[in-house]
Amino acid sequence: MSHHDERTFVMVKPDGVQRGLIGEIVSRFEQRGLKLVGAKFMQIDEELAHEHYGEHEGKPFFEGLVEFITSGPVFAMVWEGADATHQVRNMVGETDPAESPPGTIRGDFGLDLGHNVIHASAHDDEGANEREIDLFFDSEELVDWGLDAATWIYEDEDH
Ligand code: IDP
Ligand code: MG
Repeated sequence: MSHHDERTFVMVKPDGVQRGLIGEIVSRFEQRGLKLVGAKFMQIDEELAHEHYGEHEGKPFFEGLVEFITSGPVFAMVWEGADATHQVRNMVGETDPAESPPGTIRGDFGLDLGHNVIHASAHDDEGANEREIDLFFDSEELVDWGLDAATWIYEDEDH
């Protein structure tokens, strides 16, 4: 089952939490067939925000981004499944909700680039998923468990 175990980091941002979208977003990943292996409701501090968004330091929107992501609680998650990072990004949509097609999370729930509801690890940034999981979760916070439905999600998963 090794090719079904890719893990990716996903987070409902403060706007998504305030708008009551945690359940809807969790539902979408569950229904897709991904397996939740970690989750926590938390507040990001300045230091974690700088680390998480380090690649954007120096850009004109950086300070506003840090202010936004630390402005209220977030819901951080780790989801596991085949090609999880890429598949989750497809479900999230484009960075700008205005450019995101209907059916994607940002395309269904957002209108503004600065308030785009959700973060997910970039699949074109090698190792971003593992880095972000490590940044937000201790290894003992991640749960190894068998999703019984996997036998119906994956053709080659044994019954
Ligand atoms: P991503 O979230 O789709 O991976 P990134 O380019 O990594 O997009 O940017 C990280 C976050 O920074 C975005 O999700 C968005 O919240 C914010 N952001 C990116 N570009 C802009 C911008 O031009 N103005 C305001 N916020 C931006
Ligand atoms: Mg990014």
